[in-house]
Amino acid sequence: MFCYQCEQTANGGCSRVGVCGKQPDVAALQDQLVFAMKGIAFWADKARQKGIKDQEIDRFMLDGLFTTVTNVDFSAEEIAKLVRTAAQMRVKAQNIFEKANGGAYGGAVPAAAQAFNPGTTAELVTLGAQHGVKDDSIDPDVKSVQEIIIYGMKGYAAYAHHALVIGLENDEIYAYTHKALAATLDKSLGLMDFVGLAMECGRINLVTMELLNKANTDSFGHPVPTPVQLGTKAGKAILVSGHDLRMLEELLKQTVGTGVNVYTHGEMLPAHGYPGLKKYAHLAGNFGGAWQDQAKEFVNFPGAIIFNTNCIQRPADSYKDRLFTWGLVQWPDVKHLDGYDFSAVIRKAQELPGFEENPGKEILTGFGHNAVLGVADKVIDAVKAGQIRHFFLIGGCDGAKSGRNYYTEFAEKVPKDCVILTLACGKYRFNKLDFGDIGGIPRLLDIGQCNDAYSAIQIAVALAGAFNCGVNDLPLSMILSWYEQKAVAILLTLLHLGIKNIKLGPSLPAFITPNVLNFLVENFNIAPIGTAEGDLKQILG
Ligand code: FSO
Ligand code: SF4
Repeated sequence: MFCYQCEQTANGGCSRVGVCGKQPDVAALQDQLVFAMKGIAFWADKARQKGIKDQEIDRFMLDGLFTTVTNVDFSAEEIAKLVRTAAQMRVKAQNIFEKANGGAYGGAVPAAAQAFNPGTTAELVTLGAQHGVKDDSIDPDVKSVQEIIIYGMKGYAAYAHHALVIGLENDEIYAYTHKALAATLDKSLGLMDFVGLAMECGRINLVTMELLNKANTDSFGHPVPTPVQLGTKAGKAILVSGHDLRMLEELLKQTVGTGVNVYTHGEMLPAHGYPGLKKYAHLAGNFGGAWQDQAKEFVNFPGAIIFNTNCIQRPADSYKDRLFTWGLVQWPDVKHLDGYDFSAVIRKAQELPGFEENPGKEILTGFGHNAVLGVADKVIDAVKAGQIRHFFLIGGCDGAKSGRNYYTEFAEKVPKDCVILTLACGKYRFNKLDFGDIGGIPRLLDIGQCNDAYSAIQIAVALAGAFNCGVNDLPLSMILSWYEQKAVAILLTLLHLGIKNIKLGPSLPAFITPNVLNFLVENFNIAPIGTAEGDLKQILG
């Protein structure tokens, strides 16, 4: 196996087993899935050029890409099923094209676009082992940008999937997905073609995050600033981890009157800010820290636990029997639920002891763009009066590496006349600290999940409008932490918008070659994080 798609990759690429727990058979099956999807895209893109598209194929691409995101699916059998479906989708896409074309394709058909035998899982593992990420026939810089594009696509596929679950989709996303995946098979394209496609990937992720924002806010209202309880309520308990708000809503509906309280974990924290979700009195609070602490924290959760998206870790035996996965998340031997019947989770929670009443500290969430722009006048006045000197967006993913203490230290050292905006799970490095306020404006504003980078962009654009300047001229700095492929998608969006001077850590991606890095430094002045003190000094002059 070879995989270098996430930040915790071992020595430039996981080759024996994934640091995340991914086994070689799962890695090979994921490689075969991506290879097959390139083949589907080859035909689907050509069919689209003839005006024909297919909803089943389009939606399958989201499932396939999201499944291969870090910490989503660790089940060889489940991924093998997807590879078999991919084989059928490839045939379907070719048939659609040939029908539209009035006959067979006249050009050369790349290996990925040719038929393959959807055999046993073991056979598919063998096949996948031949279609890994490493490919010496491709120029390393081209390969680097191709992988950036594929990881960006995986990232937005997750967001598009959440939006689709709520009922919204956008054909532009599908058209780009087919075009860009097919492009990775086209040997006539050069580095700058792929750089262009990478920037377009950033635009498509913006379109997708906007779609998801619409899906979430149409369904549950715009988030409002909301205190979230970190203590516990007496009663049985279910913990929900992940990003999917629709799934949480269904669980909340089904637990009304059951005596079971629902707690959020990780990226579910911002759910408390949505009027349509916070109205449930048994949405009791937030439990634990960021995803990488789950194995040690879940032991202490006396109820059922359900994951609806990444990031799942190898479950400890102490809680495996009360753990459930839902949607595309899977772990071998962990009970999986599809659809919206949560009676098994509720039954499990009722068998378990639950919590005692133990109120704790409260933290704030719910500062989406609607809430922040609702007090924009106050914020703008505070900037003009010199009460707010600078904004720092300290956001992104958390992870286990020790270098991530930088983000805690940075937040702690931000001067008292500056405001911190945050999003995604990286916030757990500092969101339980007290930052106080500036004239009633909290110094720490939790914008939401990683996909709420959309909201952060809306805030930045509105501020730039108010100050009659570009976003790069605002007193705003972005200090980002990355872990998996959604962060790649968001980074591409920021680059597509022309945002400069981003500081990125805790380490730079293994899939970026020195030449590609130089390109990013020269054009966007991206810099790796240094020390909290040094970076602050440099930014604030
Ligand atoms: Fe974190 Fe995991 Fe939201 Fe990611 S929980 S690391 S970027 O999946 O998606 O922030
Ligand atoms: Fe390694 Fe990350 Fe790939 Fe897992 S997802 S195998 S940790 S690079």
